[in-house]
Amino acid sequence: MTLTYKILEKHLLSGKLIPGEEISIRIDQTLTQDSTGTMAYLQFEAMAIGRVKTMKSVAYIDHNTLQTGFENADDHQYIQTVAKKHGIYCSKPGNGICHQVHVERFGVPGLTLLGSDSHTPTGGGIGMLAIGAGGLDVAVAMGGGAYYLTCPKVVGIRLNGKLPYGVAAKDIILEVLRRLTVKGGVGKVMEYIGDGVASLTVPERATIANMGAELGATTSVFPSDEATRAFLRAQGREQDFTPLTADDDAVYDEMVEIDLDQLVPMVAQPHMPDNVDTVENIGPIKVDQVFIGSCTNSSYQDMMRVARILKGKTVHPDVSLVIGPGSKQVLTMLARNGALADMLGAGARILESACGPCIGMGQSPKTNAVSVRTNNRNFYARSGTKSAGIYLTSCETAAVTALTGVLTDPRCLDIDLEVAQPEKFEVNDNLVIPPVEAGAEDTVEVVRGPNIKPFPMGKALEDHVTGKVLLKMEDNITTDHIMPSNAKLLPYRSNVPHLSDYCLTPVDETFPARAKQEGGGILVAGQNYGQGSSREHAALVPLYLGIRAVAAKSFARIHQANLINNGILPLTFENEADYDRISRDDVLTLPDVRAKIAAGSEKLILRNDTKNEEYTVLLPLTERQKGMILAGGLINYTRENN
Ligand code: MIC
Ligand code: SF4
Repeated sequence: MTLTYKILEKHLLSGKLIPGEEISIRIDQTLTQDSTGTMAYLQFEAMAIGRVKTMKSVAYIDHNTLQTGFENADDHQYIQTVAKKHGIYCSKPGNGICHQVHVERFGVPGLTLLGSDSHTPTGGGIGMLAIGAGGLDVAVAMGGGAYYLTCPKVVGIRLNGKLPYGVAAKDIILEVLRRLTVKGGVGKVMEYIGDGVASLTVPERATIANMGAELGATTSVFPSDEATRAFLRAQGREQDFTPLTADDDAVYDEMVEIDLDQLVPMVAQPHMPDNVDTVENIGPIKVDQVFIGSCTNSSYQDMMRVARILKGKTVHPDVSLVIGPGSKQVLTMLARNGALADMLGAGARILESACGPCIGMGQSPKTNAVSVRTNNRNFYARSGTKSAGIYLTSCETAAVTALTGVLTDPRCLDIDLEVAQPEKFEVNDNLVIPPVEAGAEDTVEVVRGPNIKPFPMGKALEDHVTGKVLLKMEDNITTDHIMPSNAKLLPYRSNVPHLSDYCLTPVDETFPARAKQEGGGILVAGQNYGQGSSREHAALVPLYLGIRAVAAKSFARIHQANLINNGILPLTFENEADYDRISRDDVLTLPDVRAKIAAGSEKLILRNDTKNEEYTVLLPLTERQKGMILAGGLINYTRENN
């Protein structure tokens, strides 16, 4: 058996472990972060669940930390109080990025973790089965409810040998992305095996598992071995260690072989994480900004390598170098051992331990900038500067590039880049606020600032759905297109009416106004619609604007679930060529859709009233999903069935 199926089997609540079948699993731990968390907790409260029933639930505050107005701080207070009341630990701003901190302090091999953030799979680095989901699914899991997913295929990624000098774990995942693309992991778990695994530390494995999200994968998982034990021991948590591996004769649905000795430094070029080439091939392009940090690359060892490269040098005069260590633990250790002084001495601008520039929370680069970054997404406009091009690399490539001012291959360095994992990490969890004891919930008042607005609720499915095609979109539209995030918009994650004026504006500035004028409509899209972030706002805001259905060639996993959870119909074309027949402003109708779905029909007729044509669209739903679509979303469905 694969390790993935071993963990799934232990947690299986319903269904059979056959790829493609719907299964449900028990969730041991959950995490939320503030930009999805406010909404998740509003929904959690709406479900009247009471106290969480998980082994551990943590609410992180790490995204919206700029606080240019009262909004973020109000959201922080709401999260901290709601967490305290309901049995959830709250990691305060400054404690670090959720995924980095979770691996350091809470991750346990063999357990399941569900998080309202698409990079929750970072926990795969420590042998968890860690999955990203929409806030509603996480809210249900906090209440002890099962998490439903399609039983994945398992891809074995065999790592052979050892990484050569100057080549990093980041280059491994960039190579996987180059080969498999941003659609390559859909419906699959990436399971890392082979003798090359042993040479990678837990944080290096976490880098790889983190960016598995960009493959569209359900998650990625590493075995739990001596390296895992050493990491947990250094975190003072050896008692959490359990050895876990796949059986020697485990059978994988697909295999990928990577010879680590053959790898070279890689770069993902604008605007997709799979637009990968080697540093050497791209050549010495001039660089304006370098950002080192994010949940992908900001561990202690990453930062120490960066400090070594910068020590005694000066950042190129035309480069702005920004560094955000991933957690309070990392930053404190750098401060104590002098590495922080090496960074500052070289001219680095140090940020607090938070997401920061990765999500456009400050440090937007200049017009037409080339920005080299160690994070995981380089989607169009995500940095806050539409004309900028973001190039994703390892920490080593980013650091040396900051010194030379042009994209540079770190293999040219002649310093020692080996950084041993510390025997003991500095542990101080004083920014993690525990919840009140069971029974004392009433002593906590949940505080809601004026920025917190009610969220839209779906309505029961009509007999017929009719609407104008408000937008026709291409392939790989991300949730950053659907609901952009940046320093100006992130403060409004608990204010859907405000966000609605920005919905899909990276695709078409006129969309929100037209949607409001028409009172809603239908969206048409290409392949992999809704890839990227788990933000439920990419479903909630269209719901608020009256979108009833999205007809696409295919959908990304989390977004498709978010649409169904909110009662919006995700339709796929049976015949992809029908996509070409539809134009913007055509009026489409799904006749008798309620009766057909209720009767279990997975094929529906989509009538183009303008062109007088008919297309077949597919809507395969499980019984539970059918219930949600008919009721108008998960909350209505839960209420009806309780
Ligand atoms: C991201 O990296 O896009 C985010 C911001 O962490 C999101 C969550 C969000 O949109 O708030 C994610 O990855 O799910
Ligand atoms: Fe934060 Fe960026 Fe990681 Fe998302 S990808 S959790 S924004 S650091």
